[in-house]
Amino acid sequence: MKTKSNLNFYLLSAMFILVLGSCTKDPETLIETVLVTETVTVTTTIPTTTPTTEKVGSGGISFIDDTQTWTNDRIWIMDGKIVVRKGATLNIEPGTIIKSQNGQGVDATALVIAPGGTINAAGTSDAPIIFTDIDDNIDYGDGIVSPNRVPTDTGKWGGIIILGNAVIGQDGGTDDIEGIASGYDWTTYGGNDNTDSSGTFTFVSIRHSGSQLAGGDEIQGLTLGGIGSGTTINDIEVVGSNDDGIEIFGGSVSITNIVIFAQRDDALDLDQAYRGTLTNAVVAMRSNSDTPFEIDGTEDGTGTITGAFTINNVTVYGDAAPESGKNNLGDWKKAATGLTNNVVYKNIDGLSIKGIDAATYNGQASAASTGNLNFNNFYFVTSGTLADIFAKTSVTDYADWAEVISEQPANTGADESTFSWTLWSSINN
Ligand SMILES: [Ca+2]
Ligand SMILES: [Ca+2]
Ligand SMILES: [Ca+2]
Ligand SMILES: [Ca+2]
Repeated sequence: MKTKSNLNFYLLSAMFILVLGSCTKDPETLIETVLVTETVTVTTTIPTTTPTTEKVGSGGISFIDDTQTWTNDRIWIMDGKIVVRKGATLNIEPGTIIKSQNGQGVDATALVIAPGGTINAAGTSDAPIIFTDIDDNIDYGDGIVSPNRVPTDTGKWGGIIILGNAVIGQDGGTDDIEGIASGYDWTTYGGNDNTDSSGTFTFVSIRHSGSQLAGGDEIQGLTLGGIGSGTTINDIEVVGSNDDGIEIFGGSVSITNIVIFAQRDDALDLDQAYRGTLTNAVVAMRSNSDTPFEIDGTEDGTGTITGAFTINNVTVYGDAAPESGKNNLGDWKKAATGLTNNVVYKNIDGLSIKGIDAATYNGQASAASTGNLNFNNFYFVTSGTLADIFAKTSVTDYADWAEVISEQPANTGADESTFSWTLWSSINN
């Protein structure tokens, strides 16, 4: 018999003081204050017989301050914010199923790896780790497909947030992650360590996330803030996010093999001068998905903290019947700098690019360079025209790097053979 103890901070009197901007800078900014008024230490004893389920947290905020392992012999149920703090380690065995309670607002469930905390969630293609919601009936033995959930089920729980100490493009070099309490050492991310490691996160399928957290913010399936290149994040699937699939706020971690399926907002959302590389991704949009790419540059007002992203090898599938104004083909926004390379778009008749920042746009290139927004090898499989696809942008030299084509050329876009382990692959292939 082994015991574990963790500190549970209950929000016995969670007070949201919503101060409607007295600040002149941005009158719509909501400043949120959460008062943590009581500390409770809870010791749980793991029974000698294997339980069917095991609960972690009791709503509010629970801290993991030691080393814990979530095993693949029971279903783990997260309830509230589960925060792995600095110095602590959460191990998750391959194949483990984790379900989240469906509390809303301050009680919304999310897994947070704080800066200096470590996650070791090394799934495999044969035994991926699944994060889903409490009303998903999936169990060991079901494989990758839920018996009751559909990919367009969204907003059933919060999501996963991993924070680190790498450089972010923000005033002062640090920021508070949106959607949870501000001003704590476990909510503030960004620093100087671009090789920082938050651990390993591989072969993970994250489903039906995006309920509103405290403050009215929805978070993505996977949110990365200031994650360093020492972190291993590969083979990630996000299904049915009510917000973005993956949103990355600065940092330098690179990710290979990504599926974003049926997200409501954007599939890959980059902010704060992210300087890593995303390689090999499938984006399969639903009728109300916004874009496959929503990319912003630095938010550092002095302009001194910069970085350039690279995105390589993506296949984007539009929905068969997108809603008006949805399924835009990408939005490269304010101060975005980096390279988007080798993208194939399918099923996109009538759709167009939402925007390309004229200030940073720098035409065709084969490598990313700081300060420049470049593109290379875009293939639109459509009966439409480049002029229509680029009509909402000021770009005129698009033919240097984009073409309309009737069939996908060989060796373009994503290598979909790497995704056989995903729910998307099971449903669509
Ligand atoms: Ca977002
Ligand atoms: Ca968007
Ligand atoms: Ca977004
Ligand atoms: Ca964003």
